[in-house]
Amino acid sequence: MIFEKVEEKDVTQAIVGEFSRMLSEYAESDVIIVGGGPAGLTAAKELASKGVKTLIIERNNYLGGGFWIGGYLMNKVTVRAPGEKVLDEIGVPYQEYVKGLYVTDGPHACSKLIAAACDAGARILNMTKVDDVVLREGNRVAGVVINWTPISALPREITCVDPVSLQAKVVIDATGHDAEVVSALVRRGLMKVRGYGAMWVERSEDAVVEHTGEAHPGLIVAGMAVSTVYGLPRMGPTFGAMLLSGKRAAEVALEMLEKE
Ligand code: 48F
Repeated sequence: MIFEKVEEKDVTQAIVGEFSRMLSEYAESDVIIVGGGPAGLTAAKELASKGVKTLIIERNNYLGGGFWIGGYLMNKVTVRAPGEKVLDEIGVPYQEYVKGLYVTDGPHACSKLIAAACDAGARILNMTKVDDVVLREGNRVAGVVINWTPISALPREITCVDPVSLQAKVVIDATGHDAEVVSALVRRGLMKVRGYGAMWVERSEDAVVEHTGEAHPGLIVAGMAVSTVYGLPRMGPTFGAMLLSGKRAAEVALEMLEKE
């Protein structure tokens, strides 16, 4: 026999027991990051490495969002200076293509960024979709309402599965173009969004980083969700602003936690 003697029930109990323990512990977090794309993962890495109790909620089975593929189904990812500094931090090699434009491998960069967030101590709930927010006094966002992703794909007659809620001191919407947490506030008439503008890479990256911040009490927007909220131009397949927006979101979250 090569392997230790372990029964099926032990395997089941390991999965159910450890998952339940984690979910129970993270029913209340310091920061919930909705969306595990490049912006959300960078924010998670920054916050968790500073000891902040950080939970990433991702609707897909896999993390990474659009970071696996650079654009047009081709997995070379581009980053404009100074975004390559984040690639240095996570140990991803790259080459300068033209002055100030770096190119790297999507799978390498994405897997390293995921590993960096995990190594820093961020916890992950995948296959989990955020479909609403928890509100407190002054309509401050105080958490999110979640359900298993497959629930929304079930036939209508068996979709009456009530969700559960998780609380947090700060929520970050890093759900990309759809800005899904913001959308929950828009549906209630608590926020307005302008929708992202046409492609203009020279303008969009600076603008996204500059506008990253608290967009509603308790809610920070990061990554492409920022351009959706403020009507900023889109940037297409270049990722420096996603990485730096994630960093900025983490800085703002830390400031908000300090004021608590
Ligand atoms: O789309 P995504 O990669 O967002 P990002 O971090 O980066 C955008 C770039 O990939 C690219 C671009 C600029 O370079 O234009 O599009 O802003 O990652 C968003 C993640 O959020 C998840 C989604 O599956 C993806 O992994 N997500 C979206 N809605 C929900 C969600 C939701 N309701 N609940 C949980 N996760």
